[in-house]
Amino acid sequence: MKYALIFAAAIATATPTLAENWDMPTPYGDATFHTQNITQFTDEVREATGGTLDITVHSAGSLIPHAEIKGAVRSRQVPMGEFFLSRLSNEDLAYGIDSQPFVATSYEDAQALWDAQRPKVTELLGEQGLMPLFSVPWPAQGLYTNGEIKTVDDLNGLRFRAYNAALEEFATLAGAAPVQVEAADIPQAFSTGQVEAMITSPSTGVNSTAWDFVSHYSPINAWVPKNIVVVNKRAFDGLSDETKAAVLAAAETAQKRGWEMSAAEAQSKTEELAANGIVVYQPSAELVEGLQGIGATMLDNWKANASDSALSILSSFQN
Ligand code: PCA
Repeated sequence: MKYALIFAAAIATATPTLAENWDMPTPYGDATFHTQNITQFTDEVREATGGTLDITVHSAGSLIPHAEIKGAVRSRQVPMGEFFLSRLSNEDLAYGIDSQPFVATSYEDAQALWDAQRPKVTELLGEQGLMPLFSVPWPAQGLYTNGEIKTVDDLNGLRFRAYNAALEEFATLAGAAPVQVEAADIPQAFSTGQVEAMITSPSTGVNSTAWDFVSHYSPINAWVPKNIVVVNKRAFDGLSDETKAAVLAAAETAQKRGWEMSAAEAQSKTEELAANGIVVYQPSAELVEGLQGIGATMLDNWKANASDSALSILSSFQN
């Protein structure tokens, strides 16, 4: 067995043009702009390497469930994958700062926050043998409900869909009852009455045909959370220099393209919600005040539990 492995390794080194087929699990569906961006990224890698590196995207958690994608890349079950970055906040709060309400709410702020966050995220993932390739934000997160929400009190008692710990905390502080539901399962969760309200992007609202189960949407623009694409470092190190360069170049292009796609969808998908009959309304001053109060409490909690290096991300972003 040992000799077989050495032999295989020798062949791999001797023939760098040997084609590699990689499986890449992602959490969101094919209509999601993140998935489309990733598909384009893999097309570009395939083209630039003359098919030497052929990456197959497995979207919507079809190969590996969202919660297990990071671990699967870490253990080399798969060489590469995508996930929602702030889901890792239970490992270190540095991962979760982009999902704290009203810290960074514009693309400009989101970019500055990512600049501040990236070195620490790179270091933390590096300790697990992972290397970030690119990270792309969702449009700012808005509020979906049946009927207009005039104050935070109107959220009281609602079964509220959550996708990470921060949103769970948010819902709880609003007096709502959080229920974790993956994006792909949103329509079913609403139709079965498991949830009756949510905070997510206009992109995810459209992708899940929100008009089938809610009547109102308010662009509260509470936070701009990101997905991240990571590669296993040993898998990456096994590639030829040319292939590595092609992957890094395509990743840089994908990051830039992804941020542009996100900004375009912030507007176009909000329009699509309205075109499909959802009432889009600006939040009242009272609602904004109440939401900001929840955000302030959450940030106090975050600061009380964050490491010094996580805290320094926030202070370097705020200065
Ligand atoms: N869509 C994803 C994450 C954030 C977003 O806008 C979701 O709702 O699960």
